[in-house]
Formats: sequence, C-alpha cells, structure tokens
Amino acid sequence: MVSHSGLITVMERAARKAGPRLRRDFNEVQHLQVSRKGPADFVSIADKRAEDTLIEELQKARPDWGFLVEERGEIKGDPNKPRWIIDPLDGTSNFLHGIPHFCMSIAVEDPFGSQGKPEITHGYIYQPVTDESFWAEKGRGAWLQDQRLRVSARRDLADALIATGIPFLGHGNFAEWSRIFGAIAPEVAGIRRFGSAALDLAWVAAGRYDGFWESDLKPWDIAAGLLIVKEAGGFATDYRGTEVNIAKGQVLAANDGLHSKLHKLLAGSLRNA
Ligand code: 2AM
Ligand code: CA
Ligand code: CA
Ligand code: CA
Repeated sequence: MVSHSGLITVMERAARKAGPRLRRDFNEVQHLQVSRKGPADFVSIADKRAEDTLIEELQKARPDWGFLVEERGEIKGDPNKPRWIIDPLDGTSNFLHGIPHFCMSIAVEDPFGSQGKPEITHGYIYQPVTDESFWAEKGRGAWLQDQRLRVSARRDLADALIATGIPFLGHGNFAEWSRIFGAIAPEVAGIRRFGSAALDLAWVAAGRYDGFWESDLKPWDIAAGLLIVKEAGGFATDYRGTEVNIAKGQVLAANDGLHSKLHKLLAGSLRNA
C-alpha cells in the first residue's frame, strides 16, 4: 500500500472490518430481514450491521468525532472536531437483488475547512465484492489501492460513456431527468445506470466512466466520491455550474473538457423546458 495518513488507515480498517460480514450477508441475501423506508426505499439488517461496525470502529479511533450516517442519522460529537459522513451500503437495491454492485462510503468533514466553512478532507469508498478501495486526501491525490487515479482524457462526447442515476418510485424529478437524458443520450457513446452514486463517482475518478449526473442525492452518497473525483483531476458542479452543495445533492462530474460540453447540453435542456 502506498503511504497515506493515519486517517485513511483508520477508514480502511473500519471498512475492511465491516466488509466480510457484508459479503456473507450478500451471499445469503434471500434470508435477510428487509423493511421499507419509502415506496421503493428498502433497508436491510445488512445496512444496519455495516453501519454499526463502521461507527464502532471509527469511534474507537476518534472518540469525540460526530457522525452523519444514513440509517441512524446524526450522532453529535465535539462541534470543533471533524465528523464522519457515512453510507454503510450504497446500492441496497442491487444488494437485495443479488447484484454485486454496492459499496461503503466514508468521508471526513472538517468543520473549518480552508475557507472557514465545512470541507471534505478525506474520502474512502470500498467495494467488498471486488475488494477495491478508492480513496483520496485533499491535496494529495486520489488512489485505487496503491495506484494513482486520473479521470479519463476523452474529449469528445461521441467517445464518452456517461453514468446517471434515474429517479425511482417516490423519489426524484422524472420530468427534469428525462429532459436532461433527452439532451445528453443522443450525443454520447453510451449511458449507464448501475444504482450506486458513490461507485459512479469513484468510477469517474478512475476514468471508467467519462462523466456522471444525478440529482436528489444525499450527503453520504457523494461526500467521499466528490473529493475522489476532484483529486483525480476531475470537475464537479451542480446543474448551474457552481460548486456542489452536498446538502442539495445535485451533481455533474467529468473531466473539465467534457464537463463544459455536458453542462451546455444539460443547461440547455432545462432552459428550454
Ligand atoms: P442507497 O442504496 O444507499 O439507498 C442515488 O441513486 C441513491 O439512491 C443510490 O445511491 C441509493 O442509495 C439510493 N436509492 C434508494 N432506493 C433506491 C432505488 N429504489 N433505486 C435506486 N436507488 C435507490
Ligand atoms: Ca438507503
Ligand atoms: Ca446511498
Ligand atoms: Ca445506503
């Protein structure tokens, strides 16, 4: 492993502690207890177990830090210290259907970042089935295991493979998504929708996808992934082209050349609505 800060080691240890149980649960998914949080919004005992393990491990390492996690919500810590932003299982729909495309996402948010406002300083995304970890530290690059990550160098929309997240039953704006899709899909080489926003961003950072757009995302879906994209030389904004607000959850990410082309199509489709 390439040398990295103590915090990345802490995140890695916690993720690799929760990983084997998540893999075991995945192999016996038909026996798992599942409940519904919204019309098509499921949560399983595996989500909760993974979250509990991550909280327990991270609390051991940094006892006074707070948390923002998907299932338990906010756990208050020392307001002057960083907090963890965690999705213990991103891609639950895939998980419950036996599709091995899911991950854990862990980020560190410094309450007083470089400009005195909250800022993500570390991100770690772990896919237990492939054993891949994508991670970044602010200002120190993005990595897949010990390999430096770089967003794709493709410049032409006609060569670009673009990921998105599609609204689903009870969630998101179908009309808006359809307009954007109608503008982008005819111009690019392909569109993918695999159902894990955190992995979508990690794959943009790794140059597997050339771009990604989605809205109505939660902080735990994107906190780690956005930093990994930026540290891999990528560009991420909201649909207006301004800095992403993780609380608002609107993202367009790509290398900078493709970002401006995609943004033109996206903004045009919403203007003509
Ligand atoms: P989750 O698996 O952590 O719930 C953005 O698309 C996010 O929406 C996904 O990363 C996923 O996170 C969440 N989501 C919840 N229910 C979903 C569904 N039925 N289909 C797709 N994504 C869903
Ligand atoms: Ca969920
Ligand atoms: Ca999620
Ligand atoms: Ca989740």
